[in-house]
Amino acid sequence: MSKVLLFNPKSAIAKHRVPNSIMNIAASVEGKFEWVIVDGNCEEYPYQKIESYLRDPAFKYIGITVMPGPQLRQAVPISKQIKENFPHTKMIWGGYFPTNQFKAVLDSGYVDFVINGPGDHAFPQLLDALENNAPYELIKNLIYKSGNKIIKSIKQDLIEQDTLPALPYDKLNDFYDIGKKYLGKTYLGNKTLAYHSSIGCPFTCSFCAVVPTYEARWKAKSAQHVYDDIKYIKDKWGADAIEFHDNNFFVSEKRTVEFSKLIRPEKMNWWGMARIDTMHRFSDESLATIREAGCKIIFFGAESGNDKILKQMDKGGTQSGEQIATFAARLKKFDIIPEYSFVLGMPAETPEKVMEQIEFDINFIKKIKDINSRTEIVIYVYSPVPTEGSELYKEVLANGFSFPKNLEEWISPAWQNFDLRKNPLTPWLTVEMIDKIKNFETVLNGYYPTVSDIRLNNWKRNLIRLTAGLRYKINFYQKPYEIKLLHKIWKYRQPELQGF
Ligand code: B12
Ligand code: SF4
Repeated sequence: MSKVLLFNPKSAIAKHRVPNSIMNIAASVEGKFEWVIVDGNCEEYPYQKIESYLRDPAFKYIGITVMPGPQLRQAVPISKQIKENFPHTKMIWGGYFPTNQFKAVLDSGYVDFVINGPGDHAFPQLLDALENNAPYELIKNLIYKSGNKIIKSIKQDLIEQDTLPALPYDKLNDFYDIGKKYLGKTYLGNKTLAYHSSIGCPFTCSFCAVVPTYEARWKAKSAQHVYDDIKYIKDKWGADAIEFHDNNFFVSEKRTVEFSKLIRPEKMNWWGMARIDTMHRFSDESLATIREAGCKIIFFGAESGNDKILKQMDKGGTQSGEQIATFAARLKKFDIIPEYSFVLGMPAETPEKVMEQIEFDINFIKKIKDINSRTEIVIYVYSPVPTEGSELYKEVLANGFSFPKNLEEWISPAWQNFDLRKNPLTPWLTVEMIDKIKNFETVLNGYYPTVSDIRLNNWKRNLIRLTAGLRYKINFYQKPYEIKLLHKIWKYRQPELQGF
């Protein structure tokens, strides 16, 4: 029987998490194939580690999970090297990047198959077919090349999550010590566990990569299942806090409340991602129960206070600027910190309109801070991941945007850093606009330092607030070098760059 090597390319400089994507794939072949895992986050020289395994010719299948950004930067050269040195291996990529950019991936010539969305069934079925020289054409969620043609098999319905096998934590621990490598110190606790309790999302925001991958579907593990898994890790490795990495943890009020009641006695702090319109419908009683159960902070894609932009983003549901503000005030009563992320720099008919939109949202963010000063603000400059066929997609194409055509271009410095000042990847955004967003962000982060930076003590907070205060109050954001210097000296943490 052939063996499987699973690779999680490096995704962050520090604060590494349980590699949930590749762990799901490990679970799918557990007991069927012998597998090993290489985590680029924990290896200084991952290729050497991979090579040491591949010297055993029984290793025939390589599964790699790929997100855009740093993971791609490591995945590309390593995949190429593997294929050159071990041409007998079959290379299978899965995750958000290959699902959305399958053409560039398959055109590389070194990736044999892409798994389109969930791989829990597709991956073991593909391996079985390849192992037995059987046809794989009917396997769902598969993308591959036949000659020059790209073939996409049909998409599978989402799997009931409670039917999936348990993640092989004990085996992961044989490769990398879970307690030491993956349970990190955060604002929430000393040993924070990353857990993924549901897949997909029922909404269709036109800028979001989850939409083409999961097609507005959502399936969750039951509250009891989630609790049991967490309890196991708590008891075995001492986890004392949880980050839920679900795209949308709070879709079901019932499940959230059930889970809250189960987890409450464990006294763990936790965090998750949600939608404002969904949670605004939760009853006061539910919000109180969630907070008592340890939920300290919730991440919301507020995106914009401008209703026209919310519509352009197809934010769906009922979210509006007014609701975003009302909800920030409501959460204050429950002592839950709203972490609002905004996307600035959406395309518009004229450059003046783009700038107007940016200024509108800057003022809106300040209004939110006035309503609830504990609201954490995360600002992104819009970078397109539009859903094909959406109005937004047509608009960004019409504005001169296009994705790279091949993997080399994807990992070029311009795309990796998305350094828009020097590189007009989104042509409707001028240097002046980017500066405006970035400078405002610096002043805002100076005046309201994030609570998630646990190294920033009170005197540092006060000093930086003092430095930024006048600028913030009189709306003067240009060249905030003095704040940048303090951020640099204290290695200020930005959740948008370093993880939540
Ligand atoms: C955890 C996480 C991170 C962690 C990485 C932790 C780690 N393990 O290494 C951190 C915080 C570092 C991170 C960073 C980034 N992330 Co991130 N991240 C996630 C998150 C929240 C969870 C990933 C996860 O564990 N999923 C759980 C598994 C079970 O689901 P899954 O990945 O979909 O896996 C299934 C299938 O995709 C498939 N599959 C996946 N891999 C493989 C591999 C093989 C071989 C096969 C067969 C199948 C397969 O099968 C799996 C099981 O069904 C996702 C959103 C989400 N909820 O998925 C975003 C997400 C993947 N990240 C995203 C992005 C953009 C980034 C960043 C590039 C930018 C950013 N601003 O966030 C940065 C890059 C890093 C950096 N430092 O700049 C986007 C990707 C969008 C896109 N265009 O593709 C997502 C979707 C968030 C979003 N909604 O925008 N991220
Ligand atoms: S609600 Fe969030 S995860 Fe769901 S489609 Fe919109 S942005 Fe994506």
